[in-house]
Amino acid sequence: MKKTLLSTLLAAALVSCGQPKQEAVKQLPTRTPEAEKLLANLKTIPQKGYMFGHHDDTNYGIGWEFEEGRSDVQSVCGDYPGVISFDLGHVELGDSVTLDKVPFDKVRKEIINQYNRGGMVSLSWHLDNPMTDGDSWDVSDTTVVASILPGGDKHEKFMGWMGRLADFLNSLQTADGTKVPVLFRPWHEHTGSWFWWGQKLCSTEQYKALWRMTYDFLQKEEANHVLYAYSPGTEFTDSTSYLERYPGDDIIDLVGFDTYQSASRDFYVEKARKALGILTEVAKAHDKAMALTETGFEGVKDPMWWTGTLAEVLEGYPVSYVLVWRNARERVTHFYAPYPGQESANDFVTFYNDSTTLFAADVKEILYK
Ligand code: BMA
Repeated sequence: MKKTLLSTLLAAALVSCGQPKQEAVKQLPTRTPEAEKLLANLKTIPQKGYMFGHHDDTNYGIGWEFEEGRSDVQSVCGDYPGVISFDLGHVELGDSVTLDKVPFDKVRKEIINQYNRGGMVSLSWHLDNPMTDGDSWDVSDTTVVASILPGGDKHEKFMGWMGRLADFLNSLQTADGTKVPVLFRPWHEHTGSWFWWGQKLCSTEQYKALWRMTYDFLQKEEANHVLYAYSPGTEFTDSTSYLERYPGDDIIDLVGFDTYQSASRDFYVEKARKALGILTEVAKAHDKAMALTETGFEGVKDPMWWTGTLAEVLEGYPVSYVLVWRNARERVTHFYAPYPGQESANDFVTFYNDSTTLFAADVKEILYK
């Protein structure tokens, strides 16, 4: 009996020798139904208008922080933004607060609140420099991206950081266990050279490999409630240069760019509209949603900025959303949305009342249906 069994096993082993190895292929998780619906609706929303977005909207504002239900935008117009973005900088360190000193527990809570009110969440990541332990803006070394790719001497350290990111993303769940779909927008503004992953700090191949490594890792961690945004600065001049470091249609769900008004209104309008024209071509050719992922005029020093400038920038382009940056409570001139009494507040109400602009209540019955 023993002999027979042994010979059977030997025979089986011999037969399997030389045959192609059958590896167990792990089926990558598909998107959650909520993420799938969000993506489909992001693509059709421009038929109705565009969502207004504000960074860190419900975390703090001018003269306040961490007050339940408070938002400068809501205080001015009566509704919350259609999109709220949050930053995950320092999640990689395992810190309890973000780089802007918001507790991660608060960020998680506000992400879930925004989903429960029917709005959308976008996430940026101003993470530290894994080589120098400086911040995102530490561009003192041009080998940081190379060092975190497979084979690089910071690879293992960086994958530990990615693990903490994945844990936070996977913790974004409602009371009934639904994972809150989020648009993740890492490695942004890479066409400039102010972040350690920027244009002059790595090659095109390294930048694309960084994206693929990020995506593959989060897929492996089953963060299947995450959509991805590609979001350069405004350095591109045509669709070819826009796509120079594009990581691929299989990774990216939404294309956008960041641009700000610094001085002349006309220069900003012209620059933004030209870029939106290029973005429209790219989004159509690649069948992607598109957005003006970051914009604004610091201090909104123009009482008619919303209807007189921003609405004009967006006129005629199929953007799903436009997002303005944060109202920093610790730097009172660093704000991009109005607050009660601010000089552009009345015009913001006109902008809000326009049927083209979509706030949380306007998209409540749309985004996840
Ligand atoms: C920048 C500024 C910084 C902030 C960073 C991340 O544009 O607002 O003060 O730390 O974004 O939110």
